[in-house]
Amino acid sequence: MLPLIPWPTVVEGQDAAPLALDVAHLVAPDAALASVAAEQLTAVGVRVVTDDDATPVVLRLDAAAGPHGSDNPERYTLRVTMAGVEATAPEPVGLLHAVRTLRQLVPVPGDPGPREVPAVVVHDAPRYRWRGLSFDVVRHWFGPDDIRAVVDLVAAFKLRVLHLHLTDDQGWRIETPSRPELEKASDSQVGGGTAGFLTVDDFRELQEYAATRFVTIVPEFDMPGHINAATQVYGALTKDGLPTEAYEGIEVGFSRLWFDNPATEPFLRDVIGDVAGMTRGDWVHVGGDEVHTMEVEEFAKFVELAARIVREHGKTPIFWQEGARGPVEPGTLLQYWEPKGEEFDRFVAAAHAGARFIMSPGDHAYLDMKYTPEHELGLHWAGYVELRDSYDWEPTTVIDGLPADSVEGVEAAVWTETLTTRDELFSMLLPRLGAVAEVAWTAPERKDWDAFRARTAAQAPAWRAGGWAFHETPQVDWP
Ligand code: TNX
Repeated sequence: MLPLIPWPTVVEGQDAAPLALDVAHLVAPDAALASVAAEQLTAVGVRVVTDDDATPVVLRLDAAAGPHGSDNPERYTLRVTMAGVEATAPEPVGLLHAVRTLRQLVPVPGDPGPREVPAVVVHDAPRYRWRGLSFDVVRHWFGPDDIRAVVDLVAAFKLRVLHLHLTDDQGWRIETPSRPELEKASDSQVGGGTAGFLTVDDFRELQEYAATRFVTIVPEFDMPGHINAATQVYGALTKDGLPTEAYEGIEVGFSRLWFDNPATEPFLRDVIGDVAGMTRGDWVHVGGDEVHTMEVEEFAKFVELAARIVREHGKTPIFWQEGARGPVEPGTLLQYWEPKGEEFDRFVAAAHAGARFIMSPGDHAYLDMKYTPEHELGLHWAGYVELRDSYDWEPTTVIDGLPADSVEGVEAAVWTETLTTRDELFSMLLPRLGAVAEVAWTAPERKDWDAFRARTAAQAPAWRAGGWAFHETPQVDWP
């Protein structure tokens, strides 16, 4: 058993002698990659040196790498022999995937047993290219250090997207240069206490940090509901022209914009323009969820306008699944979250109109759900989500009738109504994020719950060594 999550496409040749990897001479095609690769190896106690006599760990660009016949741009091959390590991939991202696989094979210092890497050949490529986590930094404020820690966590499982939920009823968490007054709504959160926001510089630095790890940050400005932070600052956005009160509760669905209000479109143009302008990635998420007090005709106008503005800025719009109630252009991404059978026909119609789906089913991928009724943290509107629930599901059959090829990928989500510290946050993410990552990466015929349980247990020493809190679910025999 190799302690790999997500499980690779092809694993071969485990009979040869293992490699003792204490000191490595790392060779990489560029300095940025060399530095992240070195960080990965150092974290598991491998000393990285420039001495030619040390064990070679060579990262090399090579189009012939990966599973036989694969043209997946993220594919890679990792070869460990008693003489050293060779990673090949057509793109740098694949080389880093190979290093992350290698890292999981190196025992962490203090682990009982030999400090050896098994001889192995891995040919690997992901099932979906969209593999992500959505992270709510509004309900409780999590700042740049925590966000960087979450980038490290998602990247460890070879995920590519960190979606940041930046605005909601309780607070506004992003500096918005054309609307600087919004900063006034940044110091509130669920239950009170001091909160904060990301400056333009913070956001740029986070994106740079993520990009060197091949993670794209996707910002979400949620509208036309979940908007109380904005209406608290701009009374002109409300029906009666009066600003709303700060909100520290956890109800949803009460706040809204008004399409015919002349203040509305300029506000959307300013905010979406600012957010798009700050974003390196191709996507801007414009929310659209849970607007419980609006007729569908008006809601559809918001979907059309927000999507148009996002596209005018050269980005692709993403909406929560409710976006299917509006006009959908080809290429728009819809994020499925709430199991609602009566909406399935609408989703299927949107797919036929060219929408693509990110699957975040609440009953499997919402990592803010309690593990069990006794679990102290979390909510349970989508049920209790134990590790196996996060593992045993198939993205293409979640929505009846959805064409399988309109699934763009998979995203876990963690909402923070009940989560206040990094340890609380991580104990909801781990071990379940590994399960969702495997759903996103590994072909269904290669998934195996019993093997996954064992591989999860085998990662615990590395999580402990890295200071990553995790929930010791009884579904795993922890070491
Ligand atoms: C639903 S998921 C929401 C969020 C809550 C979450 C709690 C979604 C699009 N909306 O506003 O935080 O449930 O699980």
